[in-house]
Amino acid sequence: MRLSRFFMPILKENPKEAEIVSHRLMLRAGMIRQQSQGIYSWLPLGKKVLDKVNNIIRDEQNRAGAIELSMPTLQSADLWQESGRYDAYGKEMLRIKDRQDRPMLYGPTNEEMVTDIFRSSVKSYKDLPLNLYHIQLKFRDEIRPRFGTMRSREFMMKDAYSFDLTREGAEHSYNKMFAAYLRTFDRLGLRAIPMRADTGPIGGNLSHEFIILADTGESEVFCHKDFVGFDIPGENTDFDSVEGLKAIFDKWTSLYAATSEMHDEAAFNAVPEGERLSARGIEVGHIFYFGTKYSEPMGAKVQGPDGKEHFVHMGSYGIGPTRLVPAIIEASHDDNGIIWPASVAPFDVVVINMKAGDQACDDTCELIYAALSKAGKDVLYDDTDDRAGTKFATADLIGVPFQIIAGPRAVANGEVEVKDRKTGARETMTIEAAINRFVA
Ligand code: 5CA
Repeated sequence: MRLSRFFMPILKENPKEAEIVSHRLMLRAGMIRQQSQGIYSWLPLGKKVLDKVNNIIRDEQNRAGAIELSMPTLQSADLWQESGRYDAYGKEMLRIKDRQDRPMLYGPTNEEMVTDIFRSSVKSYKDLPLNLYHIQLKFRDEIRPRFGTMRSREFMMKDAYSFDLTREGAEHSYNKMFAAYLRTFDRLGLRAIPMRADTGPIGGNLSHEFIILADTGESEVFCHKDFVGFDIPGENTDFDSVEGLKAIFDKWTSLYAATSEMHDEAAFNAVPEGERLSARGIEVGHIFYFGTKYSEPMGAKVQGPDGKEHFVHMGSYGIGPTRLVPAIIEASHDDNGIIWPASVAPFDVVVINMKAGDQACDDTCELIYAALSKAGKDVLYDDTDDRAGTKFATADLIGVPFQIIAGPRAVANGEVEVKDRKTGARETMTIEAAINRFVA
């Protein structure tokens, strides 16, 4: 992508409305724009990161056996009247009427709709287990939307829903998502700790929030500090192994970890003082097992091997991609801007032409840009005629992991500089070596 043809409206000044660093940096880097309170557009740079986050989430959901579909944002109130949540959900639900005066709503979550899809076609235990997910916008009319897309009114959610014949089966489905979440957050460059959690309006009695530790987090959390060093389940994890996944779940729930709603002071005090961690955290995922809470009132049942009808046991599993993007920034930035983990960086490398219009600089940059693009790298080429200082500041701000800097003096020697955004280390090398550094 040539910067001269891209749309990346960088802000020079710090926006006044931003209270936390991720919100400030997302606005300054031109990633998002607020359209009305708690409702955002994702501008091209932000959209690229969001897509990469979603692809990692998708990859790990698929690995764990979940199947993707897409459900609408607008839902009919009827389904919610069946489950009893239409009245219970309160003012957070945005209620709308269509032209026939039928009550509709902008979905805050999808338990009812997915249960309706399930009951319309699944009739036998032989079709279980089943886990259906989508990545879709949600709306919750939060009292205090804040911190940009960290807590917005319209936000994206990956929500998965599992269906099993028995409680034991449902626990295995829960453990699959538990392990998939550990892998997902790790691939996003985050250390997320599962904590026992309150179930709120979703319901049920088994629930974990996945929390990343950050000073700007909204939740107060308490846990054993060994969680910070626990191993993440590997790529070869067998998601069909009931014992294998149970062992992962047991290990990751063996030590104290709870959010403030579930906090037990006495149990926490039993942890040796030097091993206690009490901190603030950001909830990036939340998983629930709620048995037959929706299947019973909505009549979602299957025929079991005993020939009888059984209400299915369900769980739901949420991740917030539009919250994860600022959460990643909270965890990875410095005074100059964002430092993206390679897995979600909007570009792999930025080529900085320090003197656009200078034939040697232009030729060198074009050569590198073409070679890296051909090798499948996602390259941003700063071909603008801005001052070098502005270009460096922009490259640092948007946090692309590597910069290839082509200035007249180095180029005259057939060389360029390669800068590592994270460490700040700069290395001068031949043009060929710079290309090979990323292609090889
Ligand atoms: N149906 C269940 C799980 S599928 C559910 O709705 N769970 S939730 O309410 O805990 O939300 C799941 C995830 O969505 C949260 O962990 C969080 O990452 C994200 N999320 C929730 N509310 C917001 C919000 N207002 N802004 C941004 N992300 C949010």
